[in-house]
Amino acid sequence: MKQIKESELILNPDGSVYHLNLKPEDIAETIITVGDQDRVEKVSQHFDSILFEAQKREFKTHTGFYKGKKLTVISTGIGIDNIDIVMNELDALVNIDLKTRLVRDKLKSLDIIRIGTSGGIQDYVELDKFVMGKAGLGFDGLIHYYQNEITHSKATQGLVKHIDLFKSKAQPYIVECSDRLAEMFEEEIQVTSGITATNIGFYGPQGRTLRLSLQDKDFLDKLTTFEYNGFKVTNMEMETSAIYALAKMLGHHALSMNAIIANRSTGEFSKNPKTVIDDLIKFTLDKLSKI
Ligand code: R1P
Repeated sequence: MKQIKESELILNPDGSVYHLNLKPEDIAETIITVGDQDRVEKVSQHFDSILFEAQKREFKTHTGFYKGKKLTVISTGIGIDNIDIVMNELDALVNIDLKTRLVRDKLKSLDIIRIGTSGGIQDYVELDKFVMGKAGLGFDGLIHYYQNEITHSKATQGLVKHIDLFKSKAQPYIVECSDRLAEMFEEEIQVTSGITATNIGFYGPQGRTLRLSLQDKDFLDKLTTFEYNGFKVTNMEMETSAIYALAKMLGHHALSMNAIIANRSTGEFSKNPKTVIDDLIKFTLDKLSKI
């Protein structure tokens, strides 16, 4: 087997992975990702005990127990570029022997659950409710750098035809969440299921115009009318598709839970964004404690 070179998998002097600053023993097999580093405490404040804490740049980690279940919560910051780092380094922690730099014979599968904020794009997606991303619809170009089957799937081909973006953008793709994790969350009344679109920016890429005009003026209309497996695109954010795609390629299970704090169709913003996020944190922790 080929040894992974020092330049390809960079380790810190203490043996931890370069960006996350973590060693294999620092993480649980169930990982919660949040965007905002200040949200890490909002999650871990509910833990019975915290065993480990670390931070480097926007990547802040707490590992502990919640109702007897070992969990790690880690902040990713905003955007797809950080997701590439977080997913690859988390995978390296469990599936690469950092001493020999060899991929392990027996691969581990992590459960990775995102707790994030998001904007609804259908008028029926209510403010202050939760949306579970049954699939991620990615406008990021990340997966085109990896060999993958998602790009060639029937679902992706249908999407590309429907959205038909103005020239020279990355081909969008569609990738499903973990069925096992989705089953645990979807029976609840407070959870709407839909497709979560992931954009490479917050303004133009999500169809917002402040002072600049858009290339694709009917982008949001195309998105709201797309359907896959009986699901419509319900919401937009900036990480889910890459989490789902990398989880699928690396053999992990992923689910994205979204607190809806804005609705792009009605133009409203939540009066209580903190409350809905806190509620989603408690809801998710409770679900995970039962796995
Ligand atoms: C944009 O404001 C950020 O908020 C959403 C988007 O995905 C993006 O990261 O999620 P978080 O609240 O989890 O960061």
